[in-house]
Amino acid sequence: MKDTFYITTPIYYVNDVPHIGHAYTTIACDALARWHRMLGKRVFFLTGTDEHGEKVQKSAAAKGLSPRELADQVVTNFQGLTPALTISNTGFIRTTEPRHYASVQDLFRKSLASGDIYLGEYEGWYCVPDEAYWTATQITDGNCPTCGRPVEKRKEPSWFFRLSKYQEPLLDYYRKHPAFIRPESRRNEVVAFVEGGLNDLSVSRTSLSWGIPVPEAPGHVIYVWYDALTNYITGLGYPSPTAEFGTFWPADIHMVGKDILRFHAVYWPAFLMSAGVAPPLGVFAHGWWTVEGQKMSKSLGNVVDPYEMVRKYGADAFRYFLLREVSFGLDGDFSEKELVRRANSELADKLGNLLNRSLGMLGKYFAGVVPAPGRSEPADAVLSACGRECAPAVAAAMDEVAIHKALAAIIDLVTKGNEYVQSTQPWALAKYPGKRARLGTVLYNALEASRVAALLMAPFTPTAAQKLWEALVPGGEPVENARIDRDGAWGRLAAGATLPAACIVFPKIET
Ligand code: ME8
Repeated sequence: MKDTFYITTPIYYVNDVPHIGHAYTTIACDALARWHRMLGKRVFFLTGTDEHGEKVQKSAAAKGLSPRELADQVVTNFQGLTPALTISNTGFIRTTEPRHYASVQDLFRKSLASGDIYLGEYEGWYCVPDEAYWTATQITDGNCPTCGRPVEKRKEPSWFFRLSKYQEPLLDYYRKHPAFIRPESRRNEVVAFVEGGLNDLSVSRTSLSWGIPVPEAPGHVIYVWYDALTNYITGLGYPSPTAEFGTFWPADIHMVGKDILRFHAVYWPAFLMSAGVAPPLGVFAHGWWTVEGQKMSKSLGNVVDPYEMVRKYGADAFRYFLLREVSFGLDGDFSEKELVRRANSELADKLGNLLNRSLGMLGKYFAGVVPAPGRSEPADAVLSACGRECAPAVAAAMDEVAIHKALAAIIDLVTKGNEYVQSTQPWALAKYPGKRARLGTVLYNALEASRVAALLMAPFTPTAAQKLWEALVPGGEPVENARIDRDGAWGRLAAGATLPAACIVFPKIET
């Protein structure tokens, strides 16, 4: 097993405030980063902001600010997501930092030197909001094929990247790395796009000034996507031969929304190949959220503010809902009603309840001291088998970035835990002194199922998982320092430990 893991979010445009889409990508990456740490790997987790380009320049002008002033204001909203959503990123990059200028210019120079970047003239249809040029055949009725907004005809001298040369190398890379683009359906889309032929790509602009200058070419700034994609290596210290770059590159997962997959799976590996840098190992494209059945948009006034969700429901419930509600990779629909329903029925009534009722009975019947389990009966074997299979099931799911399946496996364990308590009826056993050993075994197993669930929930609902963990492993290491292979094994709950009588981690959300 590779002992390092490098995961990135897209860098977010500072022309607007964070919304559910930003929160979603960042939360998914955080769950993966935390998971891989708990496998014992060294993890680098990068996020940041995309601060150059026409979009930011225009937004700033509309507010009477310089682009840098706008970026300095808005960046704090994105940096604030880290504490608000309990994100464990190890780096934050702003594309306006000097280290990033050095990195982008270095990469650009390498492709100039290899002859893959040359001077020409660009004419095409430009979508300002997406910062993308399209050919006449790609646009539909004068509109951008991805966002549907009107495009404008533009002509300017430009440096070009010889993308056409990389058609075969890219197809070859996709063939040799079948997991490079996930999910599978998206991979097929990208392969078909590249098989359709690649045009050289305009990678500089003279029509705007808010960007990184093309080396030795006054008046040209580097195309914002070339600039933005390079953040993934700048964040590790490129081009300095830093330990981070040597250790963590190539990235394991660039997590992106489905709309920006092409930039990551086609352009980015080609830029890197041209400069003699290894391409990333994986790009995962997740789906999009609608809000109560409608496309999210400012004009509809239905933009979901992650800060507001955290204020209302807490970060854990919000994280849980986003990761549990949809098959990771597909589109989903956000509704607060569903969020509350899931948080109440799964986090409060299943996960929280299993621990609480078990702790309550432990306090009542054993003065809070965990009994040693005795002989196993068939009902115990069903629960312990589920408990034993849970960590491997979560591991398999996380391996294929099926985050929803990981959560389903954990909820399945606590559901079985509650059914176990229901069927073994410890309160009835407590009436007979002769059944004390059996009572002890039942409570041990119920608590052990909670312990395994608490451990496995740590990547997804970190704050709540820590509280559950503290109740079950008093005085132990924080759950984020636990190891899945060691602590995920069934039967590690310490007999003889004294546990609290209650632990309310998920109070019911009142509506
Ligand atoms: O694209 N549901 O930045 P960005 C889910 N700067 N995800 C959504 C969404 C929705 N309704 N709306 C948007 C950029 N997103 C570039 C990236 S990376 C080198 C440069 C996602 O702030 C979208 O898919 O416009 C994208 O992944 C992310 O939000 C950032 O969007």
